Amino acid sequence: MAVITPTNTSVQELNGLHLYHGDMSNCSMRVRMTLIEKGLDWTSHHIDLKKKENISEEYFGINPNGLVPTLVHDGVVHIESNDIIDYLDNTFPHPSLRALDNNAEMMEWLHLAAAIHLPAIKPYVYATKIAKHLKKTREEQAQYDALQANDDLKEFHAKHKGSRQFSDEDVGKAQAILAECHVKLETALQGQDWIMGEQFTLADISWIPLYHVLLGCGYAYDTYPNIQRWAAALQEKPSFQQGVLKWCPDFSKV
Ligand SMILES: N[C@@H](CCC(=O)N[C@@H](CS)C(=O)NCC(=O)O)C(=O)O
Repeated sequence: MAVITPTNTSVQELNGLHLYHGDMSNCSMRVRMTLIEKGLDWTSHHIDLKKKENISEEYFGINPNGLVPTLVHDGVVHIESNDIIDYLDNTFPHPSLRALDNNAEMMEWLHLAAAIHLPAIKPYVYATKIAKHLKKTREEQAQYDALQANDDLKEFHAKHKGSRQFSDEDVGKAQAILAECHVKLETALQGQDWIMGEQFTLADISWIPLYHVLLGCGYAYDTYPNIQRWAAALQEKPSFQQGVLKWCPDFSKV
């Protein structure tokens, strides 16, 4: 569980559930879906990544990586989207989004989604789609460099700084990881509706935002019929409509 002590102590006064999130952020999508599946009331604090609203002393004081999402629950600050959805399901157990017969395997899907974020999802999505929309001005870059202490994130963002672009090698590495994960997902969905079988769980919530965003980046899903069927079924869920489509109807248009 990723609980942190904020330097922006104003959030410790907040009561209830407050979500700092981005419309087009796949990590935010999974938290919005979980809140909606649970029927929870939450206060939205939208952080516009295109306007660099995350690059401020105020926001880095809430999330020390300057990333969305951040959940503040009764003044306690939670970061890391897959940890947040697990926390929400533990804290508000009804309706349960946990695999009743194989919780360990379900958690492995969450851990896998978290593990591929920086080496695969982020480089692929930035290189193919959003780096051009998220170019920092000189001032924004200076502000980011001053605030960001996480070396992995500094290294990642240095790759598209100024006129720089992700290399073919970066994209190739990301594609190799994505291919392996999609084969695993396609296999898991063979003959069953949801990743864990008959039960819709946090594993589906963790992975469907990746499909939505990668599809918008032009990722080819034609050889993955099970994933396409699963994604079509998810389109019918109110939590997908309200947690994903309402905020980001089509990632190809961001
Ligand atoms: N491991 C984090 C990753 C969060 C993350 O990378 N969020 C993206 C949007 S999906 C973001 O805030 N990007 C802005 C940036 O990298 O500065 C999580 O799962 O919450």
